[in-house]
Amino acid sequence: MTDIAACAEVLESAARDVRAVPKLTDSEPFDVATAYEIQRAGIARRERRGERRIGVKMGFTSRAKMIQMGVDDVIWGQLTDAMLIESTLDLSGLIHPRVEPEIAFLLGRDGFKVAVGFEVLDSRYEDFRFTLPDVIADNASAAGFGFGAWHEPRDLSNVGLVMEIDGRTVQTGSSAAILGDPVRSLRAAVRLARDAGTPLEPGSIVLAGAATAAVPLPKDAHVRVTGAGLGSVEVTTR
Ligand code: OOG
Repeated sequence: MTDIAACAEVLESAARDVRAVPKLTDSEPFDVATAYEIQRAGIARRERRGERRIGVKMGFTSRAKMIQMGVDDVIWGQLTDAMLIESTLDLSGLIHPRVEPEIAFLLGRDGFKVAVGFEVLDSRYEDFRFTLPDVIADNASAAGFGFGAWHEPRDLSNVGLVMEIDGRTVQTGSSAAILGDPVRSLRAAVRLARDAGTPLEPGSIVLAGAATAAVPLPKDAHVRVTGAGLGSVEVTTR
């Protein structure tokens, strides 16, 4: 039997001490269902510290990400208010951060708004390497996220995305990379949350998943992600 609480504690200490740990399945293999229990235990610990769940993130919804990380199934993780990045991000608390361009959704009472976004990933595992259950247990590598201005729904089947670091283009892609249309990812998130008994309330945020591979996030850098017709979102690191 996998010790759920002990696994959650290992991952939490890794984040707190800013030190990567060997992936959990190195010592004991576990399945996807157990992995989500570990993820839930980690989120429950955050909630006990006063963090609030404000939405969910989808992972591996694009081939670019599946290929980059060597896994082949869609996963999801939880977003808390402490992960929200306003305009600057201090990297001293992160192990080996990466950044990727996202499409973000804001759920309303009977509809949604959309924005361009970014996600900062920081695997708690050594060398950013893991199996599917490992990364699920590690809350899908979630570390932080931000989004630009919210827009009314529109055709999202082919929105061009550009990610720049210090004015240099580091990734370009299309929202089509996200399950063909990021709205599919939104629907999957709503269904997963409902099936888990934690339905997404109005005001929740959904990150649909990266359209491109993630890139290392350097210190003292200026990151900008632009989505055609959606404006842009920026973050400065230090
Ligand atoms: C896992 C998270 C994947 C995405 O957008 O596909 C993800 C990772 O790559 O470390 O967030």
